[in-house]
Amino acid sequence: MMQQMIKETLLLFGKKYGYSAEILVQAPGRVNLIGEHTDYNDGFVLPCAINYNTLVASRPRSDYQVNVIAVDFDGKDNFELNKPITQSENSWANYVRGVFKYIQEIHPDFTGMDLVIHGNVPLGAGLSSSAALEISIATTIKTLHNLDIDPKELAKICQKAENQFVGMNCGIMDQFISTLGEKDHALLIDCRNLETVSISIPTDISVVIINSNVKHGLVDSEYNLRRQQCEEAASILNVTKLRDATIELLEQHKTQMSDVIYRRAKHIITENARTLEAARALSENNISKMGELMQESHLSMKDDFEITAPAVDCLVNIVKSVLGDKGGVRMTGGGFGGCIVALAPKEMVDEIRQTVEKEYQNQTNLKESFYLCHAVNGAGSVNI
Ligand code: GAF
Repeated sequence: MMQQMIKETLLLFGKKYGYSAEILVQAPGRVNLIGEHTDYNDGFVLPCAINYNTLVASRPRSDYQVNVIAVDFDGKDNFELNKPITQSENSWANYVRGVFKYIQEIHPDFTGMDLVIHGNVPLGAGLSSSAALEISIATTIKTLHNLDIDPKELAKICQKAENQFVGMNCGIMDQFISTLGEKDHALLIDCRNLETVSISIPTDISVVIINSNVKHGLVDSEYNLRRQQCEEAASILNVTKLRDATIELLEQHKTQMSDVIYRRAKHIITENARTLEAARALSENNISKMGELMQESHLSMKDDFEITAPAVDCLVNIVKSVLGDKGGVRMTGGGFGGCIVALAPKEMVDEIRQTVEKEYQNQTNLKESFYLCHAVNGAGSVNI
């Protein structure tokens, strides 16, 4: 699949620009095993980068023109680096423009380039196609122009582009793991100081991702609202971020907050604790403990943070009915639809797939998509 995509990207580059690409860069999507909405609360997350990526073929120009062809959006964009970079009407183009704008803030002198973007990270599925796009562009600029940008800094620049140029108030998880992901490992990331612990994914366990194909129109506004609610809770609890709060502190202040704010804070506080426990369980190959924590995480997202959807809950229940205590399953990503992730013994994957095929559509009238994944390295150059 990857080889085919590489071939298509390079061929298209030659066809559209009349010369061949100088470099090809890839940035992966991600799946988060546990720790949802904790990143912007300075908390803990446990994602891995996955074998679905965005590719960017490029060649530098001597002028300040940037030409972009985005295969999967059937779109084009053009702008100049010696003029202020402004918003585009095409939402995909703003992810690209935003990254250029904020890299330019620290490295103002680089010249333009011709680009072709092509990827296979499912769009809007909670697997971080946006971060893969941002990081693939940032890595391209950095590599083509030999800019001195540390990988954590690169992730922060892309987060800033998404927060301030696109208007999505995301945390750092997606950009971080797309840059710093490690083959066969999940990363426990402390989103306060950006320190990481690599946790090896047991070799007899598969990372199964199933897309519910539920699409929610209000993902960005609901996401930004959750973030505001967490900030409100932190302010009532008189802590900098919910990372600093405990359940005891929350209970002491329960009467000072609405039920909704209480439940939002409860999810974050308990999810942080679960994520730390899960990192321990996974490193000890204790998959049944991991399964319990993933189940609790899902229920907390459903009842307290209210970011799941009925069809997603249904999908989780179907997979859980197959797995029992032999693995774990939960919704993954920002929520309001999208994907679930399961950690399943390799020999159970076929049974999971067959059961979902048989039951999900019957119960929801929706058809799932199934992705068998493994953890890969973060962004980098691809040999051409
Ligand atoms: C989205 C955001 F981009 C991340 O920063 C994170 O908050 C995630 O939702 C939820 O855990 O992917």
